[in-house]
Amino acid sequence: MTSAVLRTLGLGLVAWGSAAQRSDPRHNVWSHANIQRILASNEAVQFENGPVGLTTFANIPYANCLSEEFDGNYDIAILGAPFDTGVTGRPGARFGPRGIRAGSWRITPGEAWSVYTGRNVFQSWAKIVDCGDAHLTWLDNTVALAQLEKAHKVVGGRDAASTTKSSKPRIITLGGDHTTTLPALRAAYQRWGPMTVIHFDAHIDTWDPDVLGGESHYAGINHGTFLHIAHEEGLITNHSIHAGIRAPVSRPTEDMDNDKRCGFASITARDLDILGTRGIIQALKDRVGDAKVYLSVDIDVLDPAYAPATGTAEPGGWTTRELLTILDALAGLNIVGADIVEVAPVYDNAGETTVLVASEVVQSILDLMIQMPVE
Ligand SMILES: [Mn+2]
Repeated sequence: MTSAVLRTLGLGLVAWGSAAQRSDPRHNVWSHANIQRILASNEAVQFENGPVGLTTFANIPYANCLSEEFDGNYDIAILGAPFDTGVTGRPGARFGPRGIRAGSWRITPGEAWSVYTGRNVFQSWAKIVDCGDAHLTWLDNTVALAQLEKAHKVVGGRDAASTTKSSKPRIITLGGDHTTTLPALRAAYQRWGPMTVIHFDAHIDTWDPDVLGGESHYAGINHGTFLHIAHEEGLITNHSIHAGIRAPVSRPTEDMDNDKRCGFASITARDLDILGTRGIIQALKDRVGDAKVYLSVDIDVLDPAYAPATGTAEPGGWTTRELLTILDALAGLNIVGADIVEVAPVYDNAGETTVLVASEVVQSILDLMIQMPVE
């Protein structure tokens, strides 16, 4: 191959540099010495801040938190909940945890400095680990939800790493369909007591199990009834709030009356056009005050244009930027637990639109938790 051809290919410029450069192995890509330098050093294979190795959320360390042998600690745990047999629409959210992790591959702990806040959640007081997924049977919802509750209790029951900041670790769950919030609330209640829920969703999810799933007790526990059940079990307070609501309800007045009885106020999707993001943020903060908050983000709060990969998509939702602006402004709330649910990657597009958003939502939640340690 002639040097002219190499130049055409853009390869010759370095190799055919000055005599001084040719004598320095780092400048001569063809040199045997350069290859020997790479083979002689471990540096070439040591890269601890990037999308290499096994897939974890944002390339953070994996911790085998669910093992009896585990004796480590952490402040915030990522926990996958691969469960999607409580859905009324399209299935597929069992692949949500791995989808969200794949969507986060571009985030690296050393280079995640926010241009909005100047902060990097991975360079803070909090030790953040990815605990992998809970083991949940595919074949019995009742058993799977009990397994998930137990997993939450084990992961949440470890010691905090930064004991001056918080006594207990907090969990961000990667769903899973929205039913997975119920065992998370049951386990969190034992650690934190009753919680106020901020619920981003197109749907109210407080349907009476006798109405949605009335065929059997088993059918009544699903992704549209879990907030009703959480209310009945006394896990949540009576000043919770939905945000982004727009899906139709099944009865003229009874569903919304029951929703209020379960303790929820509602911000509709179109309220954003009147109130703006600032108005939405203020309404959320006014509603929950200084209560302990469980933050649940159903990805279907977004318009299907921004999050097509979900089971029960509803047109007319918020944009990615609007949601992230609202989430980031919730700093100062006492968030004790959180989740991002209903991500069903099989309906995503080639650009991975939905899983990219979902991983960004997790980033926002991490920042909220770090800004406000909870004793
Ligand atoms: Mn939901």
